[in-house]
Amino acid sequence: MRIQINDCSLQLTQGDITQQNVDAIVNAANSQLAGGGGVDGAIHSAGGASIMEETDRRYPDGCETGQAVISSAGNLSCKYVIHTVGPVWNGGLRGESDLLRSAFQNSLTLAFEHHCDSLAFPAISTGVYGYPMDLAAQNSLMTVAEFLREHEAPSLVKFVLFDAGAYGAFSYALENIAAVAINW
Ligand code: AR6
Repeated sequence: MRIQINDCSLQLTQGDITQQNVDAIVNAANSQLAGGGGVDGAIHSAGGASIMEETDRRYPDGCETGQAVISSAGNLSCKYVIHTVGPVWNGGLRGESDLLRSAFQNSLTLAFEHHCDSLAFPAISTGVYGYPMDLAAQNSLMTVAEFLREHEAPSLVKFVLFDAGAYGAFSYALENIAAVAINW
């Protein structure tokens, strides 16, 4: 599924983020940039040790929740990995929504500054960090849609959803956003 926002595409696909043919992929990291399971584990294992060597050297203090940093991509076919830290879900009243929004905005800004024409996101925070999939879908997609409307870049932003449940939740949210975006 895909919608058009000005000259940009916002697309959903089901699969593995390490296998995408894009300029940059986004990693759902932790604030120590220490690696872990899920997307983070898959990216470091497919990309090789050079990614963490670089983030250790360039970002010794890690990355705060809601912020993002960029590195090269080791053995992956993309040019960059953008590492962002989504919030841990804690019931929804501890700023989770703003922090998730800011993780997406800061990742998009780094991609924009590095002239990435295409970018792939996972469903940040919806695994180990426990953010409810439906709420994450709505918030994440709306944040990206607003950025594309404002900046008219990157030309392609893909969400790579790992399973059918995530794909279904994001499809439903994207249909609602398409209805709003038609008036932009
Ligand atoms: N490609 C795309 N999506 C994936 C992949 C993949 N290869 N693998 C898992 N997902 P998570 P978080 C989905 O836990 O919730 C790590 O240990 C997964 O089904 O990777 O932000 C970090 O080091 C889920 O929907 O990230 C942090 O400590 C989504 O990606 C912590 O987990 C995000 O799940 C971050 O937790």
